[in-house]
Amino acid sequence: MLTVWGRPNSLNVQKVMWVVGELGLEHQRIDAGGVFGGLDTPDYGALNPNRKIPTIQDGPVVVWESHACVRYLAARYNPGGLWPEDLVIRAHADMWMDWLHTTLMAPLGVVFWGLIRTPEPQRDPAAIARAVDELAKLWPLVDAVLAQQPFVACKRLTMGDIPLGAACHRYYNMPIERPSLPHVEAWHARLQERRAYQSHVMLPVT
Ligand SMILES: N[C@@H](CCC(=O)N[C@@H](CS)C(=O)NCC(=O)O)C(=O)O
Repeated sequence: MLTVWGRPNSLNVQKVMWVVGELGLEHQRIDAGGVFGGLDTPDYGALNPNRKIPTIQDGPVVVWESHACVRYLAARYNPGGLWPEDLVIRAHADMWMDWLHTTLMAPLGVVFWGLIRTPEPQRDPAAIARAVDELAKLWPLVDAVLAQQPFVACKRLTMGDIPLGAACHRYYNMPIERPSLPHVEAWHARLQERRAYQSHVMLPVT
């Protein structure tokens, strides 16, 4: 059986659990990280020497790094679906997954940690404002691709939507100003209709 280690309010765990839910995979999830701890044990280190969440184990296969987990589950259990067989569609899905980690996550992390995880007296309002401005310049790139097609890589949901879709819930559930992004909003509304997104991503942003 598939085992997922990670707490439900972790964005990186949410990506994996959304895929697990989309595909209806039999699984167990073990709370780890944050208030649950457990990442510094020898057993966890043997599974994931990077000592972060998520980690997945599928029979003899252990994978960590959330996007590697998403890619593995999509390729193993949903080829032609979340895992696009078409080379170009897969490249575009990969592109948006990588872009989230390399580009969008830095300012999103500054806003999330600054506003949600830091007590008000210790916040750095200037850094938060700069990150909010940066996000207002980055999300329009997603809006532009979604003006052309209903999902980020093609006309249907693929693994490319998973990390960005999870991040989108966070972006729209923090007390910040956002530009008008009609195509992102329509895509977000489509994602919110999906049961797996409701169960694993639409959680309080804490
Ligand atoms: N690049 C890694 C980042 C993993 C990561 O930083 N996970 C965070 C939670 S989102 C973590 O393990 N934090 C320590 C903790 O929760 O105790 C991935 O995508 O999986």
